[in-house]
Amino acid sequence: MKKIKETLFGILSTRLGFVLTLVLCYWLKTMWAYHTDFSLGLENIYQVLLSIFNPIPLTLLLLGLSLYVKRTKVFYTLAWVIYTLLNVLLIANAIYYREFSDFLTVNALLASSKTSTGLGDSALNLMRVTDIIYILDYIILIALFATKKIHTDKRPFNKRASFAVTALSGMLFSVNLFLAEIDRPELLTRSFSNVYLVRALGLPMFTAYSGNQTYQAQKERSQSTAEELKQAKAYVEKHYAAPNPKYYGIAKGRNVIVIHLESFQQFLIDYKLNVDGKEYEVTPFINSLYHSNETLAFSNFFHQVKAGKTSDAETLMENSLFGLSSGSFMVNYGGENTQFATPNILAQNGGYTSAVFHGNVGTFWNRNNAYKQWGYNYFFDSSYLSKLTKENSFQYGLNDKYMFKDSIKYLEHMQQPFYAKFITVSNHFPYTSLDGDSKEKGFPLAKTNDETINGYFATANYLDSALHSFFDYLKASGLYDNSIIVMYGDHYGISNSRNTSLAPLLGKNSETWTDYDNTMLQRVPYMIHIPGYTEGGINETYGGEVDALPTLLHLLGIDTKNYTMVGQDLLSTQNSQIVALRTSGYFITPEYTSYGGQLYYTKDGTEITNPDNTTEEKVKAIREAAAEQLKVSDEIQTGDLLRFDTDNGLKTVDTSKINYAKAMSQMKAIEKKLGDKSTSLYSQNGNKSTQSLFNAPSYLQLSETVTSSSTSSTSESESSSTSSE
Ligand code: GP9
Ligand code: MN
Repeated sequence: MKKIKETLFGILSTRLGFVLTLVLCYWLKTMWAYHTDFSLGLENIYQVLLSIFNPIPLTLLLLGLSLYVKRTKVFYTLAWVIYTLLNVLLIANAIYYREFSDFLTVNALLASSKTSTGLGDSALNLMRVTDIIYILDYIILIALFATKKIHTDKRPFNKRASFAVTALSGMLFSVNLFLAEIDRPELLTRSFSNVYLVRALGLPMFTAYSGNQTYQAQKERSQSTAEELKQAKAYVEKHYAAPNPKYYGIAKGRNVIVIHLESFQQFLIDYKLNVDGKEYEVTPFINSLYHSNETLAFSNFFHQVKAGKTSDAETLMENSLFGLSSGSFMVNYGGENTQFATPNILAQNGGYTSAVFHGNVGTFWNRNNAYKQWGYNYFFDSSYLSKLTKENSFQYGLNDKYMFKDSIKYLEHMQQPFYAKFITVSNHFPYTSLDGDSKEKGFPLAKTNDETINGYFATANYLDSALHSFFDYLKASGLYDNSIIVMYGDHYGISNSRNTSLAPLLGKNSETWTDYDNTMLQRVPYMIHIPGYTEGGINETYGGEVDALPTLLHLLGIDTKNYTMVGQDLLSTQNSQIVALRTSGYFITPEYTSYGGQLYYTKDGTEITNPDNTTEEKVKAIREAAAEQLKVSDEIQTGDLLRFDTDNGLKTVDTSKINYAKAMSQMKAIEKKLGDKSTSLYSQNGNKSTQSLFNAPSYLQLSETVTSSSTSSTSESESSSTSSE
């Protein structure tokens, strides 16, 4: 025992031994933090191993730097300083996480003077007795030095050996990056959420990454001027599509309920899946809405997202501005930029209260910050809903039926009119969300050789029946009659790399599948259901997610003339019907479809290989118009130009007044304060809950049509690898 002690103290009394001990201590404390303070949502053994490994490379690299120093005092001081900085970072994150369930970004650090992000006095309240663990090593090491059990090493560390330590840590770091990329492709370009980054790369690396993001955003922001906004506004003014009097204001004053249909493509509408000679209607309820004359439905509506996927769709739908050409706008700019988004606009035009309901953690896509900037009063993430179990959830959170059911108890306390967005998740890649739920077996899997495609229909069917339950509740509670329900598919569910396997299910040949076919599959539903309205129908106007907001606002009787939006009202007669996909050179109009270098007739997909002069000119003009729309949007978004937009009649959001904690008591306090004037459903219902009106779905049985057709739906083509799901 004594021997071991002596050896240990001997090691600690060398410079390298000291540095390695610090690395070890930091690693131990990180593991402690990972398990007690942070919830990393580790899903498999690979991610567990990665999280065990990830604190080491950068810690070794940083602490290893001190080994280059010759002078004893300077060496020890530097090692202690670096070590302390790393510790401050760890402890600050642990404490911050207890309050915000998120990691400290450099953005949040810089903004900590603002009450919305700073912890202020509450930091002390967040401390726990066990936090002593975070400084235990200091106590022990200092005691050992003071009692001369260990001593400082006066011998400078060999230069070459120092270099070897640096090289080794650099190599370990590359291994870490490589393993992280395997676990989650495109992690660094798409970022997803802070949790994903920390669990793959560790805290120090996450902070460096976040610092770089802030730096890049700040750089562009600081170079932009009010003059640029003027130019952007000139574009917006020129492209303004005036409201169509036939539709203007037809939904004025109603509640707006938005349902984000995860990964839902237009081809699912009216689709019947053929399995072993039987046909199964995938989304009977959504189909009925699509065909209802109470619905304004669009059949040529395209998603316009890129790497930010869901977050891009949200950005487009609620700002009428595009996401970024790389990464996610909500992640990179969400907490900082000035935005005039739907919740804010509706609050100031009709006194709307706003909320988002979503079964995943609030930090995903930086929603917890971006939503404040957009003016959302409440954000009900998974922490407000049923506890996640194997049965009711999967990697992206709580399944839709539970999410809708759980949201009622909050929705009924919202003051009306309200703007409430429900972001579904169950129909998300890899389409296995129902695997843990024994009650949800039933809808058949498709029989291609691509598992992803096979599961897609069953989860879409589940979403359909979840939506049906929710509509039943809306009707039973009476909310239905004074609301409109907006539904949209956020982006493709089956990526282009899988489309050849999907082709046979769509009655197409995988051999002759083209990029035109890929482009046509980027259609997603866009429907505005207006109970009591009878002049709806299927509208064939070509448009995209960027056009949704002006369309909606005009239906609500809010003119968008003064707002800086790059989309156009789809119901306006002045709409130009040019749909720009997020990549320049990719666009669709009723006449032409361009996919990078290829040009097609939209009608039938014939490729135009030798365009005549008139065609060439027409296409050139479209190409330029699409590119200009993207360019103006990018300038607004990356330059944070809306901070100069002071004469649009709207006030900016004061984010310090928004707090997503304890929403129920906030809502109840408002009800109490308003007394008789409270317009929440709960108040109107004589202070009684309407939760019991949400029935467990009784129509889980399939809507099955046996047909004579016996074509097997097995795809002959090869299964493709994952791309950007
Ligand atoms: C996560 C969910 C999925 O909370 O919205 O986002 P996606 O992967 O579709 O971008
Ligand atoms: Mn999505």
